[in-house]
Amino acid sequence: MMFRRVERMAACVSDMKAKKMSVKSLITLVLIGLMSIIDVVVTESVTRPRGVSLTNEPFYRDSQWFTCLDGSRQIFKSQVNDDYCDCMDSSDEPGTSACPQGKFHCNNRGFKPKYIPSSRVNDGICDCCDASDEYKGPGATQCSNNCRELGRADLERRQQEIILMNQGFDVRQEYIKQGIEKKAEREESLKKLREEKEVADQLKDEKERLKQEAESPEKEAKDAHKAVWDAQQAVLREERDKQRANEAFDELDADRNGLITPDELADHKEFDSDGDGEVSEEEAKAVLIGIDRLPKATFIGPIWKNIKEKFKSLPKVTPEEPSPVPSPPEDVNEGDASEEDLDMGDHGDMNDEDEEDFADEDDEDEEFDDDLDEGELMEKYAKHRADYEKKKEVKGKGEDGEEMPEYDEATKKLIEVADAAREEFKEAEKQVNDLKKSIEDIEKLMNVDLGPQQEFEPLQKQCYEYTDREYTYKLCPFDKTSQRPKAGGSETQLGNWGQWEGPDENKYSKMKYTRGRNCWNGPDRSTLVILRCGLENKLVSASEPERCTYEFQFETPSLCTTKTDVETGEIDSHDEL
Ligand code: MAN
Repeated sequence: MMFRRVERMAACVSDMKAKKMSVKSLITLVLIGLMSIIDVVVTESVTRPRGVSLTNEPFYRDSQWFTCLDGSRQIFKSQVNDDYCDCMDSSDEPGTSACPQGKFHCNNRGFKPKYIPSSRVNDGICDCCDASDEYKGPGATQCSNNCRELGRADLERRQQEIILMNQGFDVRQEYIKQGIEKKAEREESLKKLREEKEVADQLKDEKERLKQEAESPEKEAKDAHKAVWDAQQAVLREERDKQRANEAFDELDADRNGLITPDELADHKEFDSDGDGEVSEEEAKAVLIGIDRLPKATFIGPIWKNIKEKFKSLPKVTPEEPSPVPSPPEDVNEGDASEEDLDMGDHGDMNDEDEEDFADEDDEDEEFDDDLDEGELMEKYAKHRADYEKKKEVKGKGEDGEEMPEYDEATKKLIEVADAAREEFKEAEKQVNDLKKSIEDIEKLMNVDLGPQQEFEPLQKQCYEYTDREYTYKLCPFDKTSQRPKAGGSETQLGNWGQWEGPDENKYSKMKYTRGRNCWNGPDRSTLVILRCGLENKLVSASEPERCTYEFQFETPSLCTTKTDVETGEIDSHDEL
């Protein structure tokens, strides 16, 4: 009866294995089992054919007959273990090597029972710790029963493991404490930051209002100043236009008689509207609105207005001298910079001199740094653009290249006040943005599932490495995984934190990192991290079971959920995950 207890326990252990129960539970049961086995072995014994397990013993009990375990045949009991294979399933020869597929059961009292292929029976090699597989031949004298010693060593090893796991359990309790504290701390900071942001938002609104208030009179004064300047420029433009009209008339009036006739337009191919290479009389007359002899006063009025866009001065050719290169039309650089022109790399309508000025300034200025985040970049861009606008305003040239005159003192004062208001608004805006970023950073950290009791919190913001023959692998929990060649070279991202990936009953036993660097001709790299209880946080292995799909093994006290009594093997406490 007691042996049945032992067998039941063994069956229970293998059942547990099949169900892949936690190592700790398994160890605990095995310990209890071992203790019972030792206890039972000294008090009971049972006779059964050699090589038969306790579980199968009933099938060999009949004193006359034996039915092959697959039911295919019945033989005399004396044929069992007679060194001749009778059953197809090899079940009649559990204790000899006669059947090719036979299985020999080592009882191994004091240690773990096990099956070995019956071909190993009496082969001179000790396979069972109780020496039961070597009962004939040279092995029979060489093999001795060392199951007790093995059992003791195994027990000690398992006890040692339990001690480590128990220590891990204590560390886990510490982690839980830290995690809960950290969570509370973060909640508190978040609350404070949100309150601060509310105040900062109000201040920003107020500063924006003040800025608008200061900018309105500033704009009015600047617009008025510009309007005067524009009016002056308009007069200048008109004068210059008149002057060009006069010059054009003089050029067209080839015989200098104060009148332009159609034939005088013949050299001006720009009036060849049908493009046949000739300025016909009709074409010339159309230019002169049908007037055969056009006086200057009429030309300067409506005619010039019609033709000035077309009119081109004829190059002055002298036989000795080469023709001069015609100068570009004066108004080539005219006009305001369009929005598109106001690009960071292109200073719009600035001439070379302006460009140089800006280049000098850029040298003094900070570079646009790749590391800047979006907010900082926008800020830099805004500053750059504001500087450019200012410069452009000052550089704005008039008709004759003259710069717009300085603002009067009152306008300058208004600009000063508006500048100060802008500066204060910018400062308030920066404060809001900084607070916003701090809030987002904390929220991001808090959105990560650090376990039901925050027990994984101490792993956040840490990185762990493991080096094999070729690469150093890195795990930064809740952030990313990577790989760096030992021989040198850049780091390859193997995945970004995705989610917990364990089965429902053990969700926190696996982590998934996805969307790593794309694999050439393949998927994005990804990593599965398998976690188990260990006294320290340690990346213990890394492999690539499929191309660009990685698997890490990681030990952590965060997963030491059970505390076991080393002596009794009983579970003292157990944290559910
Ligand atoms: C690199 C490494 C390897 C991976 C290959 C795929 O060499 O990331 O782990 O298998 O790329 O091309």
